[in-house]
Amino acid sequence: MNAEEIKTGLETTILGRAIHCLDSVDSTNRYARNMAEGGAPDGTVILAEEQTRGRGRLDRSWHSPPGLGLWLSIILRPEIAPAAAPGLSLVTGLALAKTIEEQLNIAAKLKWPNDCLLGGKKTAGILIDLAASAELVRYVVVGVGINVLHNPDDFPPELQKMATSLSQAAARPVDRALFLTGFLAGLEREYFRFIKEGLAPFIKPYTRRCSLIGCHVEALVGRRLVTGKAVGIDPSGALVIADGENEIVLTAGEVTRVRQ
Ligand code: BT5
Repeated sequence: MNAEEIKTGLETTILGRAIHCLDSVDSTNRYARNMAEGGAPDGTVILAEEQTRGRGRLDRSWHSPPGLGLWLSIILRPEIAPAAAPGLSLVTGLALAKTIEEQLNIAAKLKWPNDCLLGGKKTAGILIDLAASAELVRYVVVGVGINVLHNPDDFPPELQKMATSLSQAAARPVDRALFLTGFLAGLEREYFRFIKEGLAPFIKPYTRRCSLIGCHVEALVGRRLVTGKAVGIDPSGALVIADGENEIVLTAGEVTRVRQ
């Protein structure tokens, strides 16, 4: 993929207007943070064919082999409070799910807070890096890793049961540039709405697509294991778990579905 090819199909005002396509990089999020510190404009996209040290949350690794995925980071400079920034993970997930449904005609689920699932398997993950002062966001790097062209054996053995790609789920090859331009256009629409109206309009559609709602789940809160039924997403984007009479509001963490 190259910047010219992508820009030709791009129908956005800010997202991807500056786009840097790299052959190989350790992590597009790390690269984007450096660029943001250097003054890169709002909406700058860094896209890599391969990441040698792709990252997930809590410094977990993200498998990013050459030529098979969309490994990208977007620099945003929203005028929002730092506490509102994690909402961008939900907004981005929703834009991704809608793009998958529109372009591939398959139902996408979102596993709170940052996974996109097809047929119960992880197809994409989102990683938000925030730089902020006490009151204002300086910039946010929205990292998105989307498995696009993988066959099952392109994943390492430990991921084969739990991961899938757009092509695998759609049972046809998916054009990466076309998918990317559609996703950036969709994300920009949602992003502008988020800036204007906050997270409120996103709660219902997110809840509808959230794979955890109504299920019995386990969650690690610090070192404490919490179990209960996931009952909703609150107005701040947190996951609400009901355990008998208690409600636990989870703002971050790892949640596992135990049963339906
Ligand atoms: C995530 O973390 O899901 C966020 C992944 C974000 C990756 C993008 S790629 C562009 C940008 N630059 C970066 O360096 N990162 C971002 P988390 O929820 O912590 O999930 C990580 C876990 O997902 C790993 O521990 C594996 O179990 C699994 N995993 C790793 N690679 C995968 C892949 N390609 N597909 C599906 N699952 C994967």
